[in-house]
Amino acid sequence: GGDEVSKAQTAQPSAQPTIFSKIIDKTIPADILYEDDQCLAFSDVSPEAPVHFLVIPKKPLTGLLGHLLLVAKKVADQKKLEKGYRIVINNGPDGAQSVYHLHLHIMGGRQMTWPPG
Ligand code: DGP
Repeated sequence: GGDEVSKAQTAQPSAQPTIFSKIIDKTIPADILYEDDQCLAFSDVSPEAPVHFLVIPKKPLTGLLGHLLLVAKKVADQKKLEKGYRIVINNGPDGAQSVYHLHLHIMGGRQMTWPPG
């Protein structure tokens, strides 16, 4: 929501580890839905839909985006989103990105509207 937008206005890309590094190395807890050697899927801490999870890479790898999309579908099926879902990548300040570690948002369980805010 609005809080993410205010975070996105001050968040900066940097070489420093993000909060997601701590989720990957399990130093902070998350509701992990799927994990393999290349990626991790976990519930968003501030959900904007009845189902809202993130799929993130552990490291950049060739063909990774395709893999993340396949994992998004796998977990969406697991979450029974048979009526559909939305996949979003927020990019940069105007895109409302607040965590500078590539992540797909997968949101479903309600009717999405267009255009997004
Ligand atoms: P954005 O960079 O705006 O695409 O969104 C980052 C998302 O990450 C936002 O929806 C909230 C989520 N998030 C931030 N910190 C944590 C955390 O510590 N745990 C979990 N599970 N999600 C987080």
